[in-house]
Amino acid sequence: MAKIKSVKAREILDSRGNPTVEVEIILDNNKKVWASVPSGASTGVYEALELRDGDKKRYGGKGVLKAVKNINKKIAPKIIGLDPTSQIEIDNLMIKLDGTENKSKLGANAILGVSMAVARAGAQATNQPLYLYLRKKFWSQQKKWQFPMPTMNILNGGVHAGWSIDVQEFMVVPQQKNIHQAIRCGVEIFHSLKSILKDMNYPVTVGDEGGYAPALGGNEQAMQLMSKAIKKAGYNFGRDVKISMDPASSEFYKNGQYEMKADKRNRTSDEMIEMYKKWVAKYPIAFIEDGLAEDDWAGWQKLTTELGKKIPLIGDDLFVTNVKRLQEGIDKKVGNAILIKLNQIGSVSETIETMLLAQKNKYKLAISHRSGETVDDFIADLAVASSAEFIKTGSLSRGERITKYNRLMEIWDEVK
Ligand code: 2PG
Ligand code: MG
Repeated sequence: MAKIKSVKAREILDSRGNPTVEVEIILDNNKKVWASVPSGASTGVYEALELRDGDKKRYGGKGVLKAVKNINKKIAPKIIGLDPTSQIEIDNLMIKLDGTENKSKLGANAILGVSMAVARAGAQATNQPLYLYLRKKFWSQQKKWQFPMPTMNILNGGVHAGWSIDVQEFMVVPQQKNIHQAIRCGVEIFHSLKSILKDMNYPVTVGDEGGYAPALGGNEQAMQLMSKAIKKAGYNFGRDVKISMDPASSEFYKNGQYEMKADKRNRTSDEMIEMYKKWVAKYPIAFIEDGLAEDDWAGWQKLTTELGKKIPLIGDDLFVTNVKRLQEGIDKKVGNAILIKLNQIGSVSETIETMLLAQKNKYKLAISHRSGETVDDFIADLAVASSAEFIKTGSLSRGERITKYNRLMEIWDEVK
């Protein structure tokens, strides 16, 4: 088995022009792999720590040279010579070396960059594509390839789009089983929405995740426009395509109230739940993510009682891909699905541990990008390997989003 010969990190840029970490591993058979780390904007307060330099003279303090140095000087010497298929052992070694609860010493961005590159190195050393390598290692009981439904964020709001509307993401969820057809459906709706917005004299510039970001008259108008766009593209709204949303509500939860500026009103937890119930009755909604805030456990419990039998209620900021927080949710009967983001927890093994706990408890999985991304398409392989129900990787524009959709189609062609 090939061994790790070198580990080298560099500072690169993400899709928002902020520095991030890239890691290259060379094996002793001279094969090279790499991975790079994404970065969120609407981050949950319980996420692992993204280490930034803080030196305001470089990139406004956002440089990642400390994380890069931690990899090159502290992590690399410990893992050179190891077998790259020892994913869990290598991740544990880094977690121990860091020694903190939230990876604040070495940085979750440092540990994750290495961890992802190690997974790719393991796949390389065993001559397999990443999805197959991960499947055999962690999901060997799953026999059939089941592709995730893409959830495409074609209307951006919240912190990703200068608060054009409060809901951060309105997504289309094509129901076609064939991934080529599903992606094509999303693209056609994306283009039809553009022409509708143009006709209404709205700007068609795009937000951080590649969706349009018009300042609409209210949050519900987004769903009306999407309904129009879906029909105009020739699809049946409900049968062919559903919609979903990520209000990312922790971002506008202030003093126990949800401040929804686009609707010109504040809502209590109960009023939010009533609003979602109305929307679910009126529109074909595939799921709601972060409908309530990360600390509003009582609200979440009620939301789950009211809507949990009807649709997936996905916890993102609520669970932060953390096995302990997910277990708390399971115990308290909160949510019934989880968003999975590698950099919320900071290593591949811990991410997969959380995914397995979710699956064991029948929580659905949505594998997710971050709003600050790179062209790394790791999550496409992870979603297929695990038979996740959903993948969330932005709109149908911007290379860092498209690369994941392209990778899904490539994998489809290999396995189907
Ligand atoms: C989210 C994500 C990704 P961010 O809230 O789900 O869409 O946004 O990466 O900014 O946390
Ligand atoms: Mg979210």
